[in-house]
Formats: sequence, C-alpha cells, structure tokens
Amino acid sequence: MLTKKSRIKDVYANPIGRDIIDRVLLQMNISKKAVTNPIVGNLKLKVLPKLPKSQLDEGFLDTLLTLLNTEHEAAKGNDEAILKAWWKEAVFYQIYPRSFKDSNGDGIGDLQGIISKLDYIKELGIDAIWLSPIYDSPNDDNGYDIRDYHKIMAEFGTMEDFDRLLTEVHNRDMRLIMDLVVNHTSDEHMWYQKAIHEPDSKYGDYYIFKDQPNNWTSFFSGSAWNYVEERGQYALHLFSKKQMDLNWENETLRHEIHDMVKWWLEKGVDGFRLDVINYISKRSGLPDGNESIGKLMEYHGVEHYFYGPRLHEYLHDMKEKVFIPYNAFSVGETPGTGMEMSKLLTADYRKELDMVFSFDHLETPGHTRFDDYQYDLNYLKSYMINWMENYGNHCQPSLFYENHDNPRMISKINSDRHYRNVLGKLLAVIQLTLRGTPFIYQGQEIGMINQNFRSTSDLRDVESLNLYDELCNTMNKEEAFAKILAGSRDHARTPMQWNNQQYAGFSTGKPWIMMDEDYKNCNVEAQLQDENSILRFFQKLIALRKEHRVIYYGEVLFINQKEKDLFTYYRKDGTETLYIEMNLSSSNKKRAKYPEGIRLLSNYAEDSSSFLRPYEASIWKYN
Ligand code: TEU
Ligand code: CA
Repeated sequence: MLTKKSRIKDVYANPIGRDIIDRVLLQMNISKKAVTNPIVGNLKLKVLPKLPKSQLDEGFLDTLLTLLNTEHEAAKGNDEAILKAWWKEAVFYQIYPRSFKDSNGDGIGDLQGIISKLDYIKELGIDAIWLSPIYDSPNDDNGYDIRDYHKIMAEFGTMEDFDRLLTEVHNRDMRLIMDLVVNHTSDEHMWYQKAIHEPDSKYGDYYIFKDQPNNWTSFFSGSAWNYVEERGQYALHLFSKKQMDLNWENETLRHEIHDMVKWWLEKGVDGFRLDVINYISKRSGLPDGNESIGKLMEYHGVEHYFYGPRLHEYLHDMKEKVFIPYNAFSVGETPGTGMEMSKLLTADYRKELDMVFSFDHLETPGHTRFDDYQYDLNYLKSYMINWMENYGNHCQPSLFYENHDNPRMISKINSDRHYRNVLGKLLAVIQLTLRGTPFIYQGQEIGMINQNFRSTSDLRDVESLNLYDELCNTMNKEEAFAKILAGSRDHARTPMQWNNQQYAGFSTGKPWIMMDEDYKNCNVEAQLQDENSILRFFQKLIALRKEHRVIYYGEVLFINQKEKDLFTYYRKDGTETLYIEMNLSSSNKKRAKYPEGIRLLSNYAEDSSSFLRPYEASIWKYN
C-alpha cells in the first residue's frame, strides 16, 4: 500500500506509478535518469507539493495514491516462450470505409466499393482487415456515434452487402474484424432516447447522469456534460455532444453489449478493435478532475477514467463470456496507457485483450498532435527498443504509424518530396521486421501524405472544427487554422488514390471531402506498374515476412543503440538470422560495419559502400 510517506522509487516500482512517471517525463521532455537517481528516488511523496515551482496541489497526491493503489502486481516478463497465434503472424489493413472506394457515385465510400478492391488487398499480402465503424449512425463523428448496432449505415449499403463482403473476405483466406464502439453511443440510439424519456425504465441507468456537472472536459472541446431538459440532469459525453457515455456499472447493459457482440460473431466476424476501451470504467462518485493533472494532460478528469477501477473486471468478463467461446480476436484502443498498464491488459495469462494500441510513439517528447514540428526518427528508435526489450513474451506489440485519427507519418518526418519514396519504404521496414503485429492504414502502402487544406470549409472532422472555434478565443484565425492544419484527423480521411483519373478513381461523383492534386503522381494504378514504387516494396516486404518466420517469434537484438541516426538490429531464432540496417536521416551516414550474407531487400537498388544514403534501409540474411 503506497502512502504519502512512500518514496519516488516505491512509486516507480508500481506498474501504474512507472507509467505515470514515464508519461510526465515524456510530456515534459525529461530523461528517466531524473527519477532513477537516488536523491530523487528517495524523496517522499509528501514533499512534492512543497518543492519550489511545484505546480502539484495537495489533491494531486490523494488522486495519485488512489490510482496507484488499484494495482499492486506488475506483469510477468520473459519466463516462457511466446505462444503462437494467427494474429501474431498476420499483417492487418485498416479501411476507413467513407474514404476507401465509392461504388455508386455519391462521393461516399461503401461496402460494394470495398468488395471491388478485395483482390487488390489480397495481392498486397494482407491477412486481416479492420473496418472502421459501418453501423447505422447520424455521423456526428463519422460512425463512431452508433445509433443501431444491428444495422448497416445506409450510405455504406445493406446487411446483405455486409454478408457478401464477409464471405468474399473469407473466400480469399483473409479475416475481418469490426470496430466495437461501446464506451458511448449516439444520442439518437434507442437506449438513450428511452433513458431520457422513460428514466424509470431499465434504460434510465444505461448512461451517466448527474444533478450537477463536474469539471471534466470533452476531447472535442468544451465541457463533457449536456444538460438534459427531460431529466433535469446532466449527461456525460467524453467526445462529441452527440456521443453519450454508457454506464458500464450497469450489469444489464453489459449483458446487452455481450449479446450484441455475439450476434456479429455468430455471423462469422473474426474479432474486434475496441474503441477507447480503457475509458469504460469511471471512478465512482465522478469526482472533479485535479487541476494540475488537467493542465498537464490538457483534459480535466482523465485520471478518473483512463484506467478505471473495474476495467480489468469488465474486460476479463467479456473475454471469458464472449471472445473465448467464439475464439475471437480483440485489440483495444487504449489512449493514455503506458507499457506496464498495457502488459496488464494484454498478457496472455490474464485473459483480457489480445493486444492494445498505445500512442506514445506518434509524437516526440514535449509535443502534441497540433504542434507543427519535424518528427525525429531517433525517438521512434528509442521507443521501439524500449518496447521490444521490455514488453515481454506474454504480450504482443502492435506496430503502426497511421490510422484515421492521425496525420500521415511521411509528412510528419520530412515533407521534401525528394525523400518520399525511400522514407515510405524505411518506415515499412521498421514496421514489418520488428517483433509485433503490423497495422497498415489505407493509403500508407502508396505513401500518401497530408492534404493541402486551404480553410476550415475544406475540413469535416468534428474534433478539428470544434478545436478551431476554441482556439479562436485565444489566437487569431490564421494561427488557429495553422494549428489545426498541423494535426487534423482529416489528413488521414481524404479519398484513397486509385488512379490519376478525376477524383482519383475513388468515385465518379464529388467526394464528401476534398482532395488536392497529389493523386496525379501518387496512385495505386501507377505504382502497380512501377517496380520501384512504395506499393511494390510493401508487396515484396510482406512476402519476405511470410518466408522468414524468424520475424514472427525470433529474438530482437539491437546494436549501435547510442549511434544517432543509425538503427540496426538482428532477428534471430534457431533457424536463421536476419540483419536490418537503416539510416534515419536525410544525409549520408557512416556505416557501422559491412554486413555479411545476402542482401534480401532494400530501398536502394545498388548496395552502398561505407556510407548509407538518406533513409537507406536494407534487410540481409546471414548464413
Ligand atoms: O479515438 C479515441 C482517441 O482518444 C483519439 O485518438 C481521438 O482521436 C482524439 O484525437 C482524442 O484526442 C477513438 C476513435 O479512433 C476516434 O475516431 C473517435 O473519434 C473516438 O474514439 C470517439 O469514438
Ligand atoms: Ca457510395
């Protein structure tokens, strides 16, 4: 039991304590040495608020201790060999249906459009497809606000279309996972309508109501509470005003969700990506968020729901009663969780989630998504070394750079088009040769980059538009738009670029969101005919991965760790050794040593001499 008399080193030994301290250090761009040195390590917690310039108030310690004392035991390490599983060998491909392929000319992607591109996805070497939400929705947050879990969104097609899609995916020996959004529903969902109009019915307790709001803020700007006239109370929404948080304390509701998931698994769906699943358990009493934490995390109240008291119980229950009976796969989106929490959520012997998405590698220390800065790949190197060496054999890392919530990775690192091809390929080598399950996001395989949005009228994303309005309270329009342009989720949501025809072959009608001229030079059709394209490289790399199973379960041994801009490692198991060498910079880099063996694949046709060229990345097979 940790108390105010406990020392920093005791907190750092606690799994949650380790993650929180690592996150604070990351946010403030301070190295870990700051807490591992004995002087700081022996400081008692109670002195923290008294330290000079400390912005930590008394309440901070109470909140911290409540959080820390929910978890005592850290997850097990490398005491056993890695258990094999299809999803530890698979390459996943994420589709954002609204922007993938339109089949009926209304400018909106749909299920028939996806079916028409399944052969393309199969030829890329994909084993499993993750579909962002396709359920009936008023689209306040593009489908992440579900009105009916058993109905397909009208714009995307019919349940018959879905059944055919599932069959066609399985006919090509691929799997299909759906997006499970059960932290909240749309306010137009029957459950919510009943909750506010028949508060005494069983639905009355399906959501989170309070007589007075607390200070929690929404991720899409403003308060996290709506006043509900019908009940004379306030209702919680951590995201948009039309996305109402469900009350997972209610057992009847949990069973309804279990039945809904079983309904889709009965259809033959192979698993789920679980949306903001670490937010489903809120601290009882819904206390105010701590001011200091709120300032640091930019969202008030997050400490009371990002790793709630009953989270493990709810996940274990769903695993036992729903996922195991159907042998279904599960990957949780868990923003804010660190490595130790991720271990406790995914370690195979704990029977909760199979994997999680952690997001701390998407921005370098001290930066947020809306900061305009150049991403340093040396941070990605240190991040990956940490996770490869410390995540353990009971846990499977997820490997991704892009999804529908983040700008394009190439643009974050280097917007000089001269390096686009080799950089896109280098990122692929890291993602497909480290130990973990890769998730490729639509368009990443052809090296799509950020969009040239000219004004807010080009934007569609509720988060971007709300934040723009909020920023205009503290800065002028140009500055506000510049911040939005740096981090808007819409960069990832522009139409897939299939060819150089009008609307890039995405649709015969005007797309729901704009696209600039990039598709004329960057599109699937051209890249399929170009041996040197990023697309062809992804195909070869995924094929290489399938031929060299050492990449699935083999050891990862890093060398030259301290050498800036050089990223080199071996993949080893009893049968073979691969050596991967990369130059993380846009200038020549002296080679550490001349590799032996056979050069299997590289983003430069000819091998180098003593220098690696900009972003050069090569895979060698040792005898
Ligand atoms: O995102 C959750 C999440 O925390 C973020 O990454 C989010 O995109 C946002 O930027 C918060 O800062 C999931 C979905 O991926 C996202 O598309 C949804 O908007 C959100 O949940 C609500 O369902
Ligand atoms: Ca359509």
